[in-house]
Amino acid sequence: MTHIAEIAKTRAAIRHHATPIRPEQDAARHSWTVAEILALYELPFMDLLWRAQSIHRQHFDANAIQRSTLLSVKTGGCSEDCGYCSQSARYATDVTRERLMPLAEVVAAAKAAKDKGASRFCMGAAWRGPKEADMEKILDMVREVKALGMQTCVTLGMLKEGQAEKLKAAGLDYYNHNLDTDREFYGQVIRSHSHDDRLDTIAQVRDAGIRVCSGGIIGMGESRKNRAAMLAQLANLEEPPESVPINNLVPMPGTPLGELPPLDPFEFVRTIAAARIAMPKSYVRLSAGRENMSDELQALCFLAGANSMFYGEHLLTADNIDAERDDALFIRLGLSAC
Ligand code: SAM
Ligand code: DTB
Ligand code: SF4
Repeated sequence: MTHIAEIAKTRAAIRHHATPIRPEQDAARHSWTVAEILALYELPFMDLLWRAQSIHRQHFDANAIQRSTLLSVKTGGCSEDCGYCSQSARYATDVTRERLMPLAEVVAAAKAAKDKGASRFCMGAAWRGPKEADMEKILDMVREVKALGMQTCVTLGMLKEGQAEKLKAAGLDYYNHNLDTDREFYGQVIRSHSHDDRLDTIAQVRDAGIRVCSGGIIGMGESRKNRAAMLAQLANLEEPPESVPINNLVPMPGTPLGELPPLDPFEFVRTIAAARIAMPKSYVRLSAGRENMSDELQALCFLAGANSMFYGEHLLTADNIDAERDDALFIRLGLSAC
C-alpha cells in the first residue's frame, strides 16, 4: 500500500470508529479507552469541534460561563517537587515564602471577587497537605466565604483521614486536586508523591460528599497519548469530576519545566474538546495559561466546550487576564456569567 493510501485508510478507520458513538451514548458511558480518546484527538479539527459543541449543547447553556476567582492563601515554601510549580521550595524561583493569610484579608478578597461577578472563590495553599493547626484557620475561611453567598473551593494538597469531613461540615462545595498528568508520565514531573496519592485524596473528597474539581496540565512535554490517558482516567472515575480544569503550562523560571516551548494552541483546543466529549456533564475549565491566549483562541476553547474560567488579575503566583478584558470579551461574544 502506498503511504497516501495508508493515511487515507487510517483516516477512514478513525471516522468509522469515531462517528457511530451517538451523543446520547456519550452521555451515558463511563468507560473510555485511551484509544477512543486518541481517536477523538485525531479527528479533523472541524469534526472534533462540531461533536464537542453538539454534546455541550445537550447539557449546558452554550453561552454561559462559570467564573471562579483564585486566591493564594499560603504562598511558596512547599515541600513537594512538582516540576512545573513556582511554589516548590526546591527550586530557585521569584516566589517568596509567606505565612497563612489572615482571615480578614481573605474575606475582603472574596467580597471584591463577588462584587466583580465571580460565583466561586477558590483558596489555594502551597502545602503537601494541611496540618491540624492550619485546618482550623482554613475552616474559618470556608465558613466566612460561604456566608457571603459564594460557592467555596479549596486546594490544599493531600488530605488525611477526617479532614474532608471537616471541610464539608464547614460548608465546602468543591475541592480541587488535579491528576496533573497520566500515570505513565507522572514520575517524570513529580517524585515527592505519587499518582495513587492523588487518587486517594480525590476518593476521600468524593466520599465526604464534596464536589470534585480535578484536571491537569498540558504542555509539559507529555505525548498526546499521555493527555488522552489522563482524560480517560478522569472520565472513568466512579463519578467523573464535576469540574475539570485544563491548564496550559505556564513555564516558571527556575523550575525544571521553566524553559519548555509552548504547545501548539490547536492541541490545547483539542484537549478541551476531548474533555467535553468524554465528560459531557462536567464543567470544563479554561485554566492556567489563558493570559497568553488571544481572544480568538479563547473563543475556540468555548466552542470546543469550555464553560468555566478563572476570573481576576491573578491565579496563584501567575498573572491572569484583567477582569476588564474578560468583560469586554463576554460582551463581544454574547456570553453571560453563571
Ligand atoms: N498544593 C496543592 C496541590 O498541589 O494540589 C494546591 C495548589 S497547586 C499550585 C494547584 C494546581 O495548579 C496544580 O495541581 C497544577 O495543576 C496547577 N499549576 C501549578 N503550577 C502551574 C503552572 N506553572 N502551569 C500550569 N498549571 C499549574
Ligand atoms: C487549577 O487547576 N489551576 C489553578 C487552580 N486549579 C488552583 C492554579 C493555576 C496555577 C497557575 C500557576 C500559578 O499561579 O502559580
Ligand atoms: Fe506544592 Fe502544589 Fe506546587 Fe506541588 S503543585 S509544589 S504540591 S504547591
